[in-house]
Amino acid sequence: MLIARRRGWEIPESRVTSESAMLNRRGLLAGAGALTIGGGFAAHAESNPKFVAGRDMTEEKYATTYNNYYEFNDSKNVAKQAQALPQRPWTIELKGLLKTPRTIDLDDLLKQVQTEERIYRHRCVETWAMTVPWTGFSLAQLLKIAEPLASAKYVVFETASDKKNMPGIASPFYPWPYIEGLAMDEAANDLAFMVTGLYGKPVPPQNGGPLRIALPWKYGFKSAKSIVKITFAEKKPMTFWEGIQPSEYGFWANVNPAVSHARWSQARERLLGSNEMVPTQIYNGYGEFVAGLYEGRKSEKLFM
Ligand SMILES: Nc1nc2c(c(=O)[nH]1)N[C@H]1C(S)=C(S)[C@@H](COP(=O)(O)O)O[C@H]1N2
Ligand SMILES: [Mo]
Repeated sequence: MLIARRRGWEIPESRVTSESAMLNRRGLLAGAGALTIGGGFAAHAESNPKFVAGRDMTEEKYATTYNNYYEFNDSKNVAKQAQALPQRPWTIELKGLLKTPRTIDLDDLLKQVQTEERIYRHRCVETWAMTVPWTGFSLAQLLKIAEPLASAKYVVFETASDKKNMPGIASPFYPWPYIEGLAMDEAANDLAFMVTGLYGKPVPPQNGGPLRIALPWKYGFKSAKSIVKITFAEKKPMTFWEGIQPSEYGFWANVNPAVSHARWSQARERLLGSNEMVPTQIYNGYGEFVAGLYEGRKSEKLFM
């Protein structure tokens, strides 16, 4: 079903197996359409063949139990604690430079967008990586609904900051809330994906439920979890990790094996659930979609 468009580093698509892929095959036999309206995490959504995994899917048990979510704690073991974060009702405040600043309910938003499944690779700056089936909708659709003004140059995402249920927020070491952002043209790129599902189920809180973003060409810290506020701004925001250590984590944070982190090499990555190390690709292998965004930005620190 996935198109065989192999690059040197890819393995045959026939090796990409998962619960979700099985569901998809069955969906295909039943004649299910590629896209669904409204279903935030429709299990029968067929994976968009435009995005080729090129690797084995990470097993669900690894992707949902080895997480970075500092609002809970700074170990990888947050899954149990994160269950305390209520997933509904969930609203998103749209503010700043847009036609009508307002707050929208997540379920109302989901009625207005086309959802689909996308199998994306994810590369954490710490050098672990995974390949997972997200369900969601393009950020481009949300931009259309939000109607930003021409003066808006950046989109800023703010994560839930729920003191009652997120013990990590009490740590004064971190500049809460978690802020991330994109330039407007990056946000409009088809790869930028708002996520509401994972493995054909609602995305669990530890993975950023009920709404997170997935930006597969950038280091994982750019993909903010549990988003409650989206601001359209003229100025580049100060993002969470840049605020903590600007020499190690920048705004652009595009994946590049040739640009080392201040304390370690980025040349290779470890696939979650195995000890296998594989070479890291520039833009995490998504250059065909996004390299053009950076042609006019060569003077910037594009890679971390
Ligand atoms: N709000 C919030 N978003 C976050 C983080 C976080 O600590 N808080 N960690 C980031 C990092 S470093 C990574 S690698 C990914 C991890 O996503 P996952 O747990 O679904 O694999 O979430 C990103 N988004
Ligand atoms: Mo990360």
